[in-house]
Amino acid sequence: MAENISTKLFALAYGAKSIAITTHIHSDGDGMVAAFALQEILRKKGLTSTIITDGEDLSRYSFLMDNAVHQPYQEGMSYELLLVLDCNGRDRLGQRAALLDAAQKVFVLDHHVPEHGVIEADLQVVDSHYVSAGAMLYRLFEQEIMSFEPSARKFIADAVYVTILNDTNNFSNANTNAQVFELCADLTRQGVQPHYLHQAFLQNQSAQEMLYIGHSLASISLHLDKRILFLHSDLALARELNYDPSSAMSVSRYVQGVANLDAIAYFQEIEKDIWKISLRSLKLNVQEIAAIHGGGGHRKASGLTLKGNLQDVQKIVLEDISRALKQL
Ligand SMILES: [Mn+2]
Repeated sequence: MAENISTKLFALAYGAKSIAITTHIHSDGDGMVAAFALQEILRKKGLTSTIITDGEDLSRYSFLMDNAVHQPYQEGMSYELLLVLDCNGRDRLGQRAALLDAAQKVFVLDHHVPEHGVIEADLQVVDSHYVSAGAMLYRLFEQEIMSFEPSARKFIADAVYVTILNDTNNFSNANTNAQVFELCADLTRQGVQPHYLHQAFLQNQSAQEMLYIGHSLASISLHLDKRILFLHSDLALARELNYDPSSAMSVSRYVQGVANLDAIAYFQEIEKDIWKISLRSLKLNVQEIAAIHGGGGHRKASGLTLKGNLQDVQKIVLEDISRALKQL
């Protein structure tokens, strides 16, 4: 399959006058960083591309962005070939869904369980067995990557390693398995220095971000017989700290180890009364809960967005979790 996909993708790419790469809304260290890797793969094949962002703060990826060509989305933008990473649902692209309509050809590479509104693509590879979109990209394009010079191979390996750090939460999520370690061993042979990337990606936080996280942790509350943990960060907090919530790394990772819980929900207000919610559970299928509200993700980690005040939004999520627990 790998050879097939890369051959087909390059055929599409060489036939296109313009190429854009994009990922889901509220981009993360998988989709966005996989985009840097794919851009480098294309560059090595003589192809130029632009990463189209939501205009979010990309500074947490700056150590991988020396050569990145990127632009925030603007209405009317149009590219002949659109490459969508870490996302297979149209509504997960937000306003950038318009790029799908403007494109002549669309390529989707993703590892999420397909949900509603699946993107119609000319070339699509969706496989939820992969730990990250970056890991998929590496395995599918491995032959090509191995033909590049060492510095390009190292850059791509660094980016792919970061996508794995992101989606395994530093090898602590249940998706960490033998294949993940095997891939990481291969990446390390390309020059990845795990300690450096761990520091650069997971620990390189500003004092302000730590304050944001600290205040969020101080909001912890327990529900349903203390089996469900909620925490939140509202806009007032972000404003008080003069902090852009879109630049925060996962806050939920700080509570994932709390004992004796059935589920965790982290509520982050990203615009007035718009809450980005992260669900984590080892017991429930939180992907199904997120899907009720147009969200998605994985069995044990998923995300959704809800509108309303904090109280109402938390009530909705608590009811969903309570229902799911009863159905176990
Ligand atoms: Mn991912």
